[in-house]
Amino acid sequence: MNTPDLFAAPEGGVEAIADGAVLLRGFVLDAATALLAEIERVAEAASFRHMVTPGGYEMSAAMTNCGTAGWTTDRSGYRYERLDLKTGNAWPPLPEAFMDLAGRAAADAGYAGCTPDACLINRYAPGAKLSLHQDRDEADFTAPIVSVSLGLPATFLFGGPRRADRPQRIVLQHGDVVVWGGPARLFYHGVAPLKDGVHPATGRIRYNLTLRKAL
Ligand code: MD3
Ligand code: FE
Repeated sequence: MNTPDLFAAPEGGVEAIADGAVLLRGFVLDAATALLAEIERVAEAASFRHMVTPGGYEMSAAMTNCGTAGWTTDRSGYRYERLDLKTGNAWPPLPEAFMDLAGRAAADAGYAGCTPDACLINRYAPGAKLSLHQDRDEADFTAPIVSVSLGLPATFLFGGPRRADRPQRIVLQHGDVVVWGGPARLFYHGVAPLKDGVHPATGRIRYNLTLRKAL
């Protein structure tokens, strides 16, 4: 599963969804239990919270971070912070399992030397969503972002370089990994409101990890 056959049928593990974006279906299925345990450990030190946008709206997805810096939003703006402003402490370290999967996924997608320094963890309850946005708070857009979906499935909205580009809808399932590099790195994207359901690994929750080079 982690050494995909490049000549496999299109429905087999590896799927190009745009120039620079590669979907690895089920890539972390075997590691999902370990990854969920690491999420719990991170959340013990840096609990999930609903951050506020610069415009004053509370985000429906709850978030936390691990790594050297964590993505943060409040009335002052979107940015990376080395400290968790809720506790004043450094964010918990990036678990080795996160680093390992990012390196292997990026390599399978054709990106060598992926060394993330930050991981944003999003937690979706039924109804939670993420509006169309670009990820542009990182210092270096040449590094890909590796995203990991765990728990309930979500409809991911994947647009283009302009906000008005009509997004394609892609269902991301438990265990799926997507590597976002090249031109796709700055494409608009979002998540449709989570449909209610129960997943054996997470209950009524979806988690998404995004491993990034922030600094
Ligand atoms: C395309 N997270 O945290 S993962 C985010 O499911 C974010 O929680 C979504 O968008 C989620 O910023 C989507 C897929 C994803 C992540 C980062 C991207 C797609 C991306 C960066 C650039 C282009
Ligand atoms: Fe994003």
